Amino acid sequence: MRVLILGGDGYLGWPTATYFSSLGHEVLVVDNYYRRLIAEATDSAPLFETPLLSERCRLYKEFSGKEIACRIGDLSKPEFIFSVFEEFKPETIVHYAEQPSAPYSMRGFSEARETLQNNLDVTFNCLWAMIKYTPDAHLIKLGTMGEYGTPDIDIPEGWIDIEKNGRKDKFLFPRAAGSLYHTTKVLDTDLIWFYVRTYGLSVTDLMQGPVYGLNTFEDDMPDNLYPNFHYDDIFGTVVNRFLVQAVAGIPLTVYGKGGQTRGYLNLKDTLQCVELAAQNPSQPGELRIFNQLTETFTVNEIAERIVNAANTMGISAEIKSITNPRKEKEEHYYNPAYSGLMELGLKPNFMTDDVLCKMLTQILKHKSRISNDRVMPRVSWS
Ligand code: USQ
Repeated sequence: MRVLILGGDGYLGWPTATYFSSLGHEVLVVDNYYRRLIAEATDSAPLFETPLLSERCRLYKEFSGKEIACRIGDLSKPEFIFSVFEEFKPETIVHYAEQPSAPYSMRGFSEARETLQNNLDVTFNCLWAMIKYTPDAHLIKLGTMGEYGTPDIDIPEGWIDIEKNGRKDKFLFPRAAGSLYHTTKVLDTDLIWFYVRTYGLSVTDLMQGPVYGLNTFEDDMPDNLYPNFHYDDIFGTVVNRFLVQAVAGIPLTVYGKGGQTRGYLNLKDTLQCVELAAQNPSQPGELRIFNQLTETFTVNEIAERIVNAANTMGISAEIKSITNPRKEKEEHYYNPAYSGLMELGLKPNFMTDDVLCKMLTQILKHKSRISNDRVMPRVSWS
């Protein structure tokens, strides 16, 4: 397959590129380094530096003998994205090219506006690029479980059947996002659904929970080909953050009561899920939605697991609840369905002690680079 990865420099984009390339697909990555720029602007440096995307492609070729093509440019500019589609003619498009941080989107007016404009523009342009140049291609769009919020009823995979006054129809499950970032994903979904039903595009929306991990399938990969790994309050996801806090001897920052429940998955499983979606495309005119997670935990459960794993390695970690900077329910019902990807063949890599200990071992190598100033929350929702 010719696979186009939008946002190829990101935490998920780069490992997806190497994974698809290792499976023998022709891969083009595109990025404009927006996430690198805003991480730098907010003093949110990752745990270790990663080379620029073009350099990573060169290093990957040295390591694997395989080519990943690279273009640097701004996908929110129609002329650029159109030229990418016209020249590469992708069969599968994986769209990660969005501002991914909820806290960044809540930092103030300009960050909110940037997030809204970038995320919506890239999705809109991508849909038009498909219509113009590759109407038969399959778009795999990274949505988020956060689109649904935490309703007091079970969460199905994207759609719900509703019966009213004796008549029935199928609708997108109601969305109630908890940040402006998550809201842009809700708006993406509506935009995509309009173009799918009007132009017959084929789209899979992957509603993903917070991801953790460092290793990809290429376990022998050199360090300079690792994904970028954030542990700060703005770009770091909770499991990655807690592991770094354990190594640094900082009490694990549980926000509020810690009963917030989310669906988590290992980075390796993100790669499996995207590949399974690519190998089994949705039909033309179908917006197929999968909930992409492998297990659910409260924040307290995650913190306890990490403390236990750290203890087995002789690292004494502790937990400390701090004032929640976000507006979210801290105790709630949470029961999402997530059988669709399992039915396609997903084999989960669960959050075992072994997985956590391997991550702790890798993080220990970079302990001297951990900056305590990047750990406590700097952005408040109110
Ligand atoms: N949390 C803490 N302590 C921390 C950090 C987070 O208690 O130090 C809590 C948060 O309050 C939240 C939960 O952990 O209840 C998850 O937070 P997170 O920062 O790991 O995840 P979130 O901000 O929701 O966003 C991340 C990714 C985003 C993706 C989303 C999936 O950054 O791109 O869409 O996970 S989901 O959460 O399912 O919407």
